[in-house]
Amino acid sequence: MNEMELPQYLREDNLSEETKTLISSLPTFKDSVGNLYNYRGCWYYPNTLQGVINYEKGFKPQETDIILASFPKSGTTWLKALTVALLERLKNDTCPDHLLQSDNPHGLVPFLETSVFLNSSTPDLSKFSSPRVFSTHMPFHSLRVPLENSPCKIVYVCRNMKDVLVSLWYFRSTYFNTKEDMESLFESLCEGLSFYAPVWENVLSYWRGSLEDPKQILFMRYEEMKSEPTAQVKRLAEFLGCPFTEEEEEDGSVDKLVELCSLRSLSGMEINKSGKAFNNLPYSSFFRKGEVGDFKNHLTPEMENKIDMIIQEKYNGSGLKF
Ligand code: PAP
Repeated sequence: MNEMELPQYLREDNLSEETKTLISSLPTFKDSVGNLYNYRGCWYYPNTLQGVINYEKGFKPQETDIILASFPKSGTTWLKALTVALLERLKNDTCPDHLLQSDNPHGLVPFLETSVFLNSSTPDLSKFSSPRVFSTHMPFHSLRVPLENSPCKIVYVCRNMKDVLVSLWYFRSTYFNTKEDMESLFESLCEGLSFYAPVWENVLSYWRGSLEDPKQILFMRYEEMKSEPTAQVKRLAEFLGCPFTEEEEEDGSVDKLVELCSLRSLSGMEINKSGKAFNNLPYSSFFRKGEVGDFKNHLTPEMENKIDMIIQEKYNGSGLKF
Protein backbone atom coordinates (compact mmCIF):
# COMPACT_ATOMS: atom_id res chain seq x y z
CA MET A 1 0.00 0.00 0.00
CA ASN A 2 1.23 3.51 -0.86
CA GLU A 3 2.37 4.97 2.44
CA MET A 4 0.89 8.42 1.77
CA GLU A 5 -2.63 6.99 1.43
CA LEU A 6 -2.60 5.95 5.05
CA PRO A 7 -3.97 8.29 7.71
CA GLN A 8 -1.13 10.32 9.20
CA TYR A 9 -1.20 8.58 12.57
CA LEU A 10 -0.31 5.26 10.95
CA ARG A 11 2.65 6.68 9.00
CA GLU A 12 6.30 7.30 9.79
CA ASP A 13 6.87 10.75 8.30
CA ASN A 14 6.40 13.09 11.24
CA LEU A 15 9.08 12.19 13.75
CA SER A 16 11.29 14.61 15.67
CA GLU A 17 15.01 13.84 15.80
CA GLU A 18 14.56 12.93 19.47
CA THR A 19 11.85 10.39 18.61
CA LYS A 20 13.93 8.94 15.78
CA THR A 21 16.72 8.34 18.27
CA LEU A 22 14.30 6.87 20.79
CA ILE A 23 12.68 4.44 18.38
CA SER A 24 16.02 3.15 17.17
CA SER A 25 16.37 1.54 20.61
CA LEU A 26 12.80 0.23 20.94
CA PRO A 27 11.55 -3.30 20.17
CA THR A 28 9.95 -3.31 16.73
CA PHE A 29 8.14 -5.47 14.18
CA LYS A 30 6.29 -4.89 10.92
CA ASP A 31 2.67 -5.72 10.16
CA SER A 32 0.57 -5.24 7.01
CA VAL A 33 0.20 -1.50 7.70
CA GLY A 34 3.74 -0.58 8.76
CA ASN A 35 6.37 -0.70 11.49
CA LEU A 36 5.28 -0.79 15.11
CA TYR A 37 7.38 0.15 18.15
CA ASN A 38 6.93 -0.87 21.76
CA TYR A 39 6.86 2.08 24.12
CA ARG A 40 5.98 1.60 27.80
CA GLY A 41 4.64 -1.87 26.98
CA CYS A 42 2.30 -0.80 24.17
CA TRP A 43 2.72 -1.10 20.37
CA TYR A 44 2.38 2.05 18.26
CA TYR A 45 2.85 3.05 14.64
CA PRO A 46 5.58 5.74 14.60
CA ASN A 47 3.53 8.93 14.13
CA THR A 48 1.15 7.82 16.89
CA LEU A 49 4.14 7.25 19.14
CA GLN A 50 5.20 10.82 18.36
CA GLY A 51 1.69 11.90 19.42
CA VAL A 52 2.00 9.96 22.69
CA ILE A 53 5.35 11.60 23.42
CA ASN A 54 3.98 15.06 22.54
CA TYR A 55 1.03 14.39 24.88
CA GLU A 56 3.24 13.22 27.73
CA LYS A 57 5.39 16.35 27.37
CA GLY A 58 2.76 18.94 26.78
CA PHE A 59 -0.66 18.07 28.21
CA LYS A 60 -1.75 20.38 31.02
CA PRO A 61 -4.79 18.85 32.68
CA GLN A 62 -7.68 20.93 33.94
CA GLU A 63 -9.66 19.72 36.94
CA THR A 64 -12.84 19.37 34.92
CA ASP A 65 -11.33 17.40 32.02
CA ILE A 66 -13.02 14.19 30.96
CA ILE A 67 -11.05 11.52 29.09
CA LEU A 68 -12.79 8.65 27.30
CA ALA A 69 -10.50 5.64 26.95
CA SER A 70 -10.69 2.27 25.20
CA PHE A 71 -8.86 -0.35 23.21
CA PRO A 72 -9.76 0.22 19.51
CA LYS A 73 -13.16 -1.12 18.37
CA SER A 74 -14.54 -1.42 21.88
CA GLY A 75 -17.34 1.15 21.72
CA THR A 76 -15.43 4.44 21.62
CA THR A 77 -17.74 6.17 19.12
CA TRP A 78 -20.79 5.21 21.15
CA LEU A 79 -19.28 6.36 24.45
CA LYS A 80 -18.32 9.67 22.85
CA ALA A 81 -21.84 10.24 21.56
CA LEU A 82 -23.39 9.45 24.95
CA THR A 83 -20.98 11.74 26.79
CA VAL A 84 -21.53 14.61 24.35
CA ALA A 85 -25.31 14.22 24.62
CA LEU A 86 -25.24 14.01 28.43
CA LEU A 87 -23.17 17.17 28.77
CA GLU A 88 -24.98 19.06 26.03
CA ARG A 89 -28.37 18.59 27.66
CA LEU A 90 -27.16 20.74 30.58
CA LYS A 91 -26.91 23.76 28.29
CA ASN A 92 -30.22 25.52 28.03
CA ASP A 93 -29.72 27.11 24.67
CA THR A 94 -28.86 24.00 22.68
CA CYS A 95 -30.20 20.54 22.06
CA PRO A 96 -27.92 17.47 21.93
CA ASP A 97 -29.39 16.42 18.56
CA HIS A 98 -27.93 19.50 16.89
CA LEU A 99 -24.40 18.89 18.07
CA LEU A 100 -24.42 15.23 17.07
CA GLN A 101 -25.90 16.16 13.72
CA SER A 102 -23.21 18.79 13.19
CA ASP A 103 -20.25 16.44 13.56
CA ASN A 104 -19.29 12.82 14.15
CA PRO A 105 -18.51 11.89 17.78
CA HIS A 106 -14.82 11.59 16.79
CA GLY A 107 -14.86 15.17 15.50
CA LEU A 108 -16.50 16.36 18.71
CA VAL A 109 -14.21 14.36 21.04
CA PRO A 110 -10.76 14.12 19.45
CA PHE A 111 -8.11 11.56 20.30
CA LEU A 112 -5.20 12.98 22.30
CA GLU A 113 -2.40 11.06 20.61
CA THR A 114 -3.72 10.65 17.04
CA SER A 115 -5.30 14.08 16.70
CA VAL A 116 -4.79 16.80 19.33
CA PHE A 117 -1.08 16.12 20.01
CA LEU A 118 -0.23 14.41 16.73
CA ASN A 119 1.78 17.33 15.39
CA SER A 120 2.77 19.31 18.45
CA SER A 121 3.33 19.15 22.19
CA THR A 122 1.78 22.62 22.49
CA PRO A 123 -1.43 22.54 20.41
CA ASP A 124 -3.91 25.41 20.63
CA LEU A 125 -6.66 24.11 22.92
CA SER A 126 -8.49 27.42 23.24
CA LYS A 127 -11.50 26.18 21.26
CA PHE A 128 -12.31 23.63 23.98
CA SER A 129 -14.71 24.90 26.61
CA SER A 130 -14.99 23.39 30.07
CA PRO A 131 -15.45 20.52 30.62
CA ARG A 132 -13.00 19.58 27.88
CA VAL A 133 -13.62 16.05 26.59
CA PHE A 134 -10.79 14.09 24.97
CA SER A 135 -10.27 10.46 24.10
CA THR A 136 -7.44 7.96 23.93
CA HIS A 137 -6.51 4.38 23.17
CA MET A 138 -3.33 4.62 25.29
CA PRO A 139 -3.06 2.35 28.33
CA PHE A 140 -3.59 4.06 31.68
CA HIS A 141 0.11 4.06 32.64
CA SER A 142 0.88 6.30 29.63
CA LEU A 143 -2.25 8.40 29.96
CA ARG A 144 -1.50 9.20 33.58
CA VAL A 145 2.06 10.50 32.93
CA PRO A 146 1.10 14.20 32.65
CA LEU A 147 -2.04 13.90 34.81
CA GLU A 148 -0.10 13.85 38.10
CA ASN A 149 -2.68 14.41 40.82
CA SER A 150 -5.35 15.84 38.56
CA PRO A 151 -8.87 14.88 39.62
CA CYS A 152 -10.01 14.70 35.99
CA LYS A 153 -12.46 11.93 35.19
CA ILE A 154 -11.70 8.95 32.99
CA VAL A 155 -14.30 6.62 31.49
CA TYR A 156 -13.06 3.33 30.05
CA VAL A 157 -15.13 1.11 27.78
CA CYS A 158 -14.16 -2.52 27.46
CA ARG A 159 -15.46 -5.08 24.93
CA ASN A 160 -15.16 -8.82 24.50
CA MET A 161 -11.86 -9.46 22.66
CA LYS A 162 -13.53 -11.79 20.14
CA ASP A 163 -15.89 -9.08 18.89
CA VAL A 164 -13.03 -6.57 18.97
CA LEU A 165 -11.06 -8.86 16.66
CA VAL A 166 -13.89 -9.13 14.15
CA SER A 167 -14.63 -5.40 14.24
CA LEU A 168 -10.95 -4.55 13.85
CA TRP A 169 -10.53 -6.96 10.95
CA TYR A 170 -13.44 -5.40 9.02
CA PHE A 171 -12.14 -1.91 9.70
CA ARG A 172 -8.55 -2.63 8.69
CA SER A 173 -9.38 -4.63 5.60
CA THR A 174 -11.99 -2.16 4.37
CA TYR A 175 -10.22 1.12 5.08
CA PHE A 176 -6.51 0.27 5.13
CA ASN A 177 -6.73 -2.37 2.42
CA THR A 178 -4.48 -4.61 4.51
CA LYS A 179 -5.34 -7.85 2.67
CA GLU A 180 -4.67 -9.76 5.90
CA ASP A 181 -6.94 -12.68 6.67
CA MET A 182 -8.85 -12.99 9.93
CA GLU A 183 -6.52 -15.79 11.00
CA SER A 184 -3.41 -13.61 10.89
CA LEU A 185 -5.04 -10.73 12.79
CA PHE A 186 -6.25 -13.31 15.30
CA GLU A 187 -2.67 -14.57 15.77
CA SER A 188 -1.37 -11.00 16.16
CA LEU A 189 -3.95 -10.12 18.79
CA CYS A 190 -3.33 -13.38 20.68
CA GLU A 191 0.41 -12.70 20.69
CA GLY A 192 -0.17 -9.14 21.85
CA LEU A 193 1.42 -7.86 18.64
CA SER A 194 -0.83 -5.22 17.11
CA PHE A 195 -1.54 -1.49 17.33
CA TYR A 196 -2.16 -0.54 21.01
CA ALA A 197 -1.78 -4.21 22.04
CA PRO A 198 -1.67 -6.22 24.19
CA VAL A 199 -5.44 -5.89 24.63
CA TRP A 200 -5.29 -7.33 28.15
CA GLU A 201 -2.68 -4.81 29.30
CA ASN A 202 -4.88 -1.98 28.04
CA VAL A 203 -7.96 -3.38 29.80
CA LEU A 204 -6.20 -4.32 33.03
CA SER A 205 -4.47 -0.95 33.36
CA TYR A 206 -7.86 0.81 33.56
CA TRP A 207 -9.54 -2.00 35.50
CA ARG A 208 -6.93 -1.76 38.24
CA GLY A 209 -7.11 2.03 38.13
CA SER A 210 -10.88 1.87 38.57
CA LEU A 211 -10.50 -0.37 41.62
CA GLU A 212 -7.89 1.94 43.13
CA ASP A 213 -9.88 5.08 42.53
CA PRO A 214 -13.49 4.53 41.45
CA LYS A 215 -14.13 8.27 41.65
CA GLN A 216 -11.52 8.88 38.95
CA ILE A 217 -12.10 5.93 36.60
CA LEU A 218 -15.44 4.49 35.58
CA PHE A 219 -15.11 1.05 33.97
CA MET A 220 -17.89 0.28 31.50
CA ARG A 221 -18.60 -2.72 29.30
CA TYR A 222 -19.94 -2.64 25.78
CA GLU A 223 -22.03 -5.77 26.43
CA GLU A 224 -23.74 -4.17 29.44
CA MET A 225 -24.37 -0.98 27.49
CA LYS A 226 -26.14 -3.12 24.89
CA SER A 227 -28.16 -5.22 27.35
CA GLU A 228 -29.16 -2.47 29.78
CA PRO A 229 -28.53 0.88 28.05
CA THR A 230 -30.75 2.95 30.36
CA ALA A 231 -29.05 1.76 33.55
CA GLN A 232 -25.58 2.22 32.04
CA VAL A 233 -26.31 5.72 30.74
CA LYS A 234 -27.58 6.71 34.18
CA ARG A 235 -24.39 5.29 35.69
CA LEU A 236 -22.32 7.33 33.25
CA ALA A 237 -24.33 10.49 33.98
CA GLU A 238 -23.85 10.09 37.72
CA PHE A 239 -20.13 9.50 37.35
CA LEU A 240 -19.76 12.59 35.19
CA GLY A 241 -21.55 14.62 37.84
CA CYS A 242 -24.65 15.29 35.74
CA PRO A 243 -27.25 12.76 36.93
CA PHE A 244 -30.73 12.79 35.42
CA THR A 245 -33.29 14.71 37.44
CA GLU A 246 -36.52 13.06 38.56
CA GLU A 247 -38.34 15.14 36.00
CA GLU A 248 -36.04 13.88 33.23
CA GLU A 249 -36.54 10.30 34.35
CA GLU A 250 -40.30 10.76 34.25
CA ASP A 251 -40.52 12.58 30.93
CA GLY A 252 -38.59 9.91 29.00
CA SER A 253 -35.38 11.95 28.56
CA VAL A 254 -33.15 8.99 29.40
CA ASP A 255 -34.69 6.77 26.73
CA LYS A 256 -34.58 9.64 24.23
CA LEU A 257 -30.88 10.12 24.83
CA VAL A 258 -30.24 6.38 24.50
CA GLU A 259 -32.16 6.35 21.22
CA LEU A 260 -30.37 9.46 19.91
CA CYS A 261 -27.01 7.72 20.44
CA SER A 262 -28.05 4.33 19.08
CA LEU A 263 -26.15 2.95 16.12
CA ARG A 264 -29.28 3.21 13.98
CA SER A 265 -29.78 6.87 14.82
CA LEU A 266 -26.13 7.97 14.54
CA SER A 267 -25.38 6.05 11.35
CA GLY A 268 -28.50 7.53 9.74
CA MET A 269 -27.38 11.14 10.31
CA GLU A 270 -26.24 12.92 7.15
CA ILE A 271 -22.91 13.94 8.69
CA ASN A 272 -22.09 10.30 9.41
CA LYS A 273 -23.23 9.08 6.01
CA SER A 274 -21.19 11.54 3.96
CA GLY A 275 -18.64 13.20 6.27
CA LYS A 276 -14.93 12.49 6.60
CA ALA A 277 -12.60 12.73 9.58
CA PHE A 278 -9.54 15.01 9.49
CA ASN A 279 -7.48 11.92 8.65
CA ASN A 280 -9.65 11.19 5.62
CA LEU A 281 -11.44 8.20 7.11
CA PRO A 282 -15.15 8.26 6.23
CA TYR A 283 -17.29 8.75 9.31
CA SER A 284 -19.38 5.79 8.18
CA SER A 285 -16.35 3.57 8.94
CA PHE A 286 -17.16 3.80 12.65
CA PHE A 287 -20.56 2.14 12.27
CA ARG A 288 -21.07 -1.47 11.25
CA LYS A 289 -23.28 -4.02 13.01
CA GLY A 290 -22.79 -3.11 16.66
CA GLU A 291 -23.77 -6.57 17.86
CA VAL A 292 -22.65 -8.68 20.78
CA GLY A 293 -21.40 -12.10 19.64
CA ASP A 294 -20.82 -11.37 15.94
CA PHE A 295 -17.61 -13.39 16.42
CA LYS A 296 -19.75 -16.53 16.18
CA ASN A 297 -20.11 -15.82 12.45
CA HIS A 298 -16.37 -15.51 11.92
CA LEU A 299 -14.26 -17.49 14.38
CA THR A 300 -13.80 -21.26 14.54
CA PRO A 301 -14.40 -22.99 17.90
CA GLU A 302 -10.61 -23.43 18.15
CA MET A 303 -10.06 -19.68 17.77
CA GLU A 304 -12.75 -18.97 20.36
CA ASN A 305 -11.15 -21.44 22.78
CA LYS A 306 -7.72 -19.93 22.37
CA ILE A 307 -8.97 -16.42 23.12
CA ASP A 308 -10.98 -17.70 26.10
CA MET A 309 -7.87 -19.40 27.50
CA ILE A 310 -5.74 -16.29 27.04
CA ILE A 311 -8.30 -14.04 28.69
CA GLN A 312 -8.77 -16.47 31.55
CA GLU A 313 -5.04 -16.64 32.15
CA LYS A 314 -4.33 -12.93 31.81
CA TYR A 315 -7.27 -11.77 33.94
CA ASN A 316 -6.78 -14.47 36.56
CA GLY A 317 -6.84 -12.92 40.03
CA SER A 318 -7.79 -9.47 38.75
CA GLY A 319 -11.50 -9.83 39.58
CA LEU A 320 -12.38 -9.08 35.97
CA LYS A 321 -14.59 -11.72 34.34
CA PHE A 322 -16.02 -12.29 30.90
P1 PAP B 1 -12.68 3.15 17.18
O1 PAP B 1 -11.84 2.42 18.15
O2 PAP B 1 -12.13 3.15 15.78
O3 PAP B 1 -13.08 4.50 17.65
P2 PAP B 1 -15.15 2.03 18.11
O4 PAP B 1 -16.19 3.06 18.03
O5 PAP B 1 -14.52 1.78 19.43
O6 PAP B 1 -14.03 2.29 17.02
O7 PAP B 1 -15.73 0.64 17.62
C1 PAP B 1 -16.50 0.48 16.48
C2 PAP B 1 -17.53 -0.57 16.84
O8 PAP B 1 -18.57 0.04 17.62
C3 PAP B 1 -18.21 -1.14 15.60
O9 PAP B 1 -18.54 -2.48 15.97
P3 PAP B 1 -18.78 -3.65 14.93
O10 PAP B 1 -17.68 -3.60 13.92
O11 PAP B 1 -18.78 -4.90 15.72
O12 PAP B 1 -20.12 -3.38 14.33
C4 PAP B 1 -19.44 -0.25 15.49
O13 PAP B 1 -20.48 -0.80 14.72
C5 PAP B 1 -19.81 -0.11 16.95
N1 PAP B 1 -20.64 1.07 17.21
C6 PAP B 1 -20.49 2.32 16.72
N2 PAP B 1 -21.45 3.13 17.20
C7 PAP B 1 -22.25 2.37 17.98
C8 PAP B 1 -23.43 2.65 18.73
N3 PAP B 1 -23.98 3.85 18.75
N4 PAP B 1 -23.98 1.63 19.43
C9 PAP B 1 -23.42 0.39 19.42
N5 PAP B 1 -22.31 0.07 18.74
C10 PAP B 1 -21.72 1.06 18.01
